[in-house]
Amino acid sequence: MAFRLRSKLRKSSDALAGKLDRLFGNTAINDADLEETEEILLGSDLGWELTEKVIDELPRKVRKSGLSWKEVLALILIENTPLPEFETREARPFVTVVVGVNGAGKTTTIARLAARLQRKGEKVLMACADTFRAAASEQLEIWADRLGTAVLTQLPGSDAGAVAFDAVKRGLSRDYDSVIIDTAGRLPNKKGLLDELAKIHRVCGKAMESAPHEVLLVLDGTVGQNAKAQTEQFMKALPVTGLVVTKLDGTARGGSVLAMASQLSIPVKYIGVGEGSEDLLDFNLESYVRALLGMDEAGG
Ligand SMILES: Nc1nc2c(ncn2[C@@H]2O[C@H](COP(=O)(O)OP(=O)(O)OP(=O)(O)O)[C@@H](O)[C@H]2O)c(=O)[nH]1
Ligand SMILES: [Mg+2]
Repeated sequence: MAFRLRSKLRKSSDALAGKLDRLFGNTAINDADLEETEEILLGSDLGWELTEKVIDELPRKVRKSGLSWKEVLALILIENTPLPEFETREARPFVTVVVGVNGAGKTTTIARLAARLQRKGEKVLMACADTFRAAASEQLEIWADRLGTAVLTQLPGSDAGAVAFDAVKRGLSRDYDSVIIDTAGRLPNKKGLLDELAKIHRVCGKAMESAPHEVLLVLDGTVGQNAKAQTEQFMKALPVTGLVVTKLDGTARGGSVLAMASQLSIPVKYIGVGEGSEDLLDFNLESYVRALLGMDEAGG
């Protein structure tokens, strides 16, 4: 797993660790190096706050600890990124609403999440509350077919809230372990979308008192700097409980995950590192940082 993550993040680790390796080599870090380090870190979309922390702490901590600069950099990044809280998935069905802008990777994420849960023996229902685009239902149906997962869709133009309500009710009456609800990424106007998401959230609670149990916001990892503004928009409509950051395989900007986690104080739960059905991984901060720096799990 560690090796696979490392190879998936190769573009990012080449850009980050590759450049830093060339810069530091085996010599001590001087001030000119630090300026270049700052550029390299910002270039990987680590964000301003984390980059400043590294620049502040790296030389001193390397001197004091006697560890390699890479080990120290990993420690600083890990220390300054909030960890997801331990969670239980006790509710049955466990209802997840998935939101995000157009093309972020919502539907792909849902399919892969469903596949994972099924492998654990769960009975999963996917529902398409994107009733704006006909293709949205079709896409989910294709995945459902491929995975052998139950799916609930409605004709375009029907009410998105009604789909969510029916999905949760069906989840309850037919003993599903998980209900995962897909939503629209784009509507004629933003207010319309936010109202619709707020309604979906509300009606889940009408169908089952504690639902939804999770609201996942899917963010495209290649557009790192915009993530904060996007998240704030979605938070106006419904309480986001976890982030999914996708497309980390195709970018040199893999630092964005750490920037997002530390700026938004919402835990990153999953990362997308490819288009295949196995390419949705649990986010593990330490493994991620080490892969980003081109290190093995064990060290060096
Ligand atoms: N390389 C790569 N591609 C991804 C990843 N996740 C999603 N994609 C691709 O991104 C594209 C958009 O994904 P969708 O799941 O359709 O996105 P969406 O958010 O459902 O889009 P809308 O329904 O149009 O709002 C697809 O071609 C996916 O295969 C990932 O982790 N890595
Ligand atoms: Mg979609």
